[in-house]
Amino acid sequence: MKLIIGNKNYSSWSLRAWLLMRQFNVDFSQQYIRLFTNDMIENMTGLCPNYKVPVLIDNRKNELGHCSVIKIWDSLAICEYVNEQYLDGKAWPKCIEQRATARSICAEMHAGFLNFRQELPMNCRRHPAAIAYSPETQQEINRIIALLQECLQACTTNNEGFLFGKFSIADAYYMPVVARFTSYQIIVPEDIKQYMELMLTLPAYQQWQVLAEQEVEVIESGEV
Ligand SMILES: N[C@@H](CCC(=O)N[C@@H](CS)C(=O)NCC(=O)O)C(=O)O
Repeated sequence: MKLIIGNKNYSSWSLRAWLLMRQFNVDFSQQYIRLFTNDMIENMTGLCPNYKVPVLIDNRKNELGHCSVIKIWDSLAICEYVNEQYLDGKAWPKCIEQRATARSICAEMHAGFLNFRQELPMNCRRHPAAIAYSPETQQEINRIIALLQECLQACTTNNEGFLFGKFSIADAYYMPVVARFTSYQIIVPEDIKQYMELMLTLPAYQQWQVLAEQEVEVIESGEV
């Protein structure tokens, strides 16, 4: 399997799929497309159907032994596919109520929080510092804090400190939120602080962070 991803420093949607696969030790190779460059579209042609990353490409044999190339674009579709094909359903919580909530908070992230995402873009290399943001973003931050607390407080069994006890797609989905809360020094309650510490020290995320720091951006005419 090959995962096509964008710049590790900025591509929050790539991080979600990548982290899920790393956390569950799914074997895959990576192809890297630099976002925001003049040749981005050319490099995505033939690989990324909607000219966005991440995209997962899986070569599979059907029952007749014929090979087919399966292409999945969109981070949530990739997480669902990996969970179904490689993880035997382990990447969603076992309990139906928790699974329903986990799916809902991922869908909420996927479709919403536009002000938060625009005003506080993921930037893993950013030296942590607070910035000013709009009241709309503050409202979205309040909603994120409330939903994270609800998950953390509801979880009583198999509790390893993740949103639903054990690491799940929901944690992969909220990893970029943890990264943003850290880089923009968002003030959060104690239980979320603990959750953030757990997420930031995941070896897979630390590896992503190191790679993001090593990346050299090429923006139009020069290296940054
Ligand atoms: N809903 C999509 C969003 C994908 C997305 O917006 N990816 C960004 C990088 S994080 C991208 O490819 N941007 C390039 C562009 O929009 O031109 C997903 O979940 O995968």
